[in-house]
Amino acid sequence: MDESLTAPQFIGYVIEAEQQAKALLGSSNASIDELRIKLFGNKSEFSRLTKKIRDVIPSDRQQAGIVLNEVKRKIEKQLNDSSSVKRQASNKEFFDVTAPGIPPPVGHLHIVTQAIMEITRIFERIGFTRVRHPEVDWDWYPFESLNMPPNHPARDEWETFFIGLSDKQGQIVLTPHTSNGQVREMEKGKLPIRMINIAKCYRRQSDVSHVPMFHQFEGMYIDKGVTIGDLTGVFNFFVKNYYGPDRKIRLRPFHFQFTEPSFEVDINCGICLGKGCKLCKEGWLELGGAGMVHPVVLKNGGIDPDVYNGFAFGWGVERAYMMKSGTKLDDIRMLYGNDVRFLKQF
Ligand code: FA5
Repeated sequence: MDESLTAPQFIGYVIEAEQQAKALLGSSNASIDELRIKLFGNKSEFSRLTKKIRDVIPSDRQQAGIVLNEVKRKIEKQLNDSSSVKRQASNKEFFDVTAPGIPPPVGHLHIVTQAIMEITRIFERIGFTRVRHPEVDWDWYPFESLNMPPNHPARDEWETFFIGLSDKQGQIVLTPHTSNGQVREMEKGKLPIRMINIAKCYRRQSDVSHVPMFHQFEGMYIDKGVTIGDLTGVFNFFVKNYYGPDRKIRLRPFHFQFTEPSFEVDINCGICLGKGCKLCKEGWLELGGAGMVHPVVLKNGGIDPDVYNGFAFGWGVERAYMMKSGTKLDDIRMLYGNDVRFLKQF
């Protein structure tokens, strides 16, 4: 025993040991048990200092002992804290293969696709067959064949995208309505016709009730002796089946170049039920146009208008769906906003 160390000298050793211990805790990848041995084991610096306390002069020994114990306690606490952090981290990595899996979110068909399927099913029940006609077509089918020669002012209604291509059959357009399918269907040469043509349409329009790309469903019935009574019968069947017994339609006289007489078909608004709201303004929403097929159109399709006649109608799928969806959908653009939070409600 030397008994020559003063408390400050001893405390200097303790501070050095503390710094080494902290460095070890901060940098080492060793396990907690290995660290505990390195810090407090028989050969550790703290163990050496505990023995060395005898070399401190007796009057300073108590103070030296207090400082040494305090530092040891501090380091031990840090060791325990880092041990629990490590334990948590290693828990995170633990993968329990027996735990039940997390099912991936299940999507559903887009609501417009669902609407198309439902509309098709309703018309199929009364003998209409779903057909498809081109969505990019020669000007002849959506315009000229429908009694709208080049430069006819009626064409303005259809705010058409001309894609700047043409060939010997004429200019090519993105079809602004499914009525291009009328003459195309007649050209198949099979009578009677009961078609429901559902396809994309394009117009330069965008607001709360218009989108530049939308869908129409175009019905056409050609046979002998078809009357406006048949037309209203089919519309009533559709409206009662698609919207429910309480929804109403009304026919307004209108003008289309390709039907005579022509009508606009309105349905009472499903959001305000006829009171007037942001979408409908006055309680009624236009579902689309309709009328008895014009004799010129029948001729263009190779059908003798003295023998056959019929009716046609073209309505918007999105609008038809909005009329049914209650308060959830009051801006048509939401349908194509690709916001899954919105779409998944349906
Ligand atoms: C027509 O397109 C005629 N082809 C309908 C027709 C067919 C009349 C057969 C007679 C015989 P209209 O331009 O009104 O008509 O459009 C019909 C419906 O398509 C509209 O009532 C609306 O429901 C829908 N529609 C039209 N433009 C848009 C648009 N930009 N966005 C969403 N829906 C639209």
